[in-house]
Amino acid sequence: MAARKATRKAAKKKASGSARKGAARKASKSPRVAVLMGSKNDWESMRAAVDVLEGMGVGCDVRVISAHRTPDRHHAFVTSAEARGIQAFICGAGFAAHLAGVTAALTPLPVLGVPLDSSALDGMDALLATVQMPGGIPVATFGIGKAGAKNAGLFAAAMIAGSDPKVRKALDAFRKKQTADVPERPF
Ligand code: RP5
Repeated sequence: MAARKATRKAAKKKASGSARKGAARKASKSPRVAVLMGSKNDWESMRAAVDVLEGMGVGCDVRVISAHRTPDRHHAFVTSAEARGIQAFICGAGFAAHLAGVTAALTPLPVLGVPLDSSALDGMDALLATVQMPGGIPVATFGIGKAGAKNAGLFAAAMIAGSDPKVRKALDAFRKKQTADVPERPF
């Protein structure tokens, strides 16, 4: 229990350091994907989505927005996003994660949900909360944590690639490099 608390505390410390680093990152000029997270402590996982998208030339609008801690900020941001050129949302949250679901309720744009392992249940709570949307308001749900965030970024890039040949080229190059980087042997 004490060890678990210490690990979480260390992760939070690391995350707040990265959040400061994140603030120094330049905001994308014409963001096409909004990447929302419930807490600045989620950045360490969610940056995987942003790194993938920005690496492919897809600008991101990255925000700490919580459906329960900052409901007004959430509503204002989501309902004005389409007019600002946003084509999709990636939402990462832990615990009883409702960020993706509430975002999807507020916009017809595609919402990609990333459950995060920030609670004592290691993300199982967030996974079920994100994936188990009642019929009518879909959330495309990815794996728990960093790998899920990375795949959400890749999926958003694939959606955009359908109408942007440059992104398609970047996606093809990503796959090619990924394949080339796999060694023949493990030693
Ligand atoms: C969720 O609660 C956030 O997405 C975060 O993963 C979790 C804990 O937030 P903090 O208490 O670490 O800010 O809303």
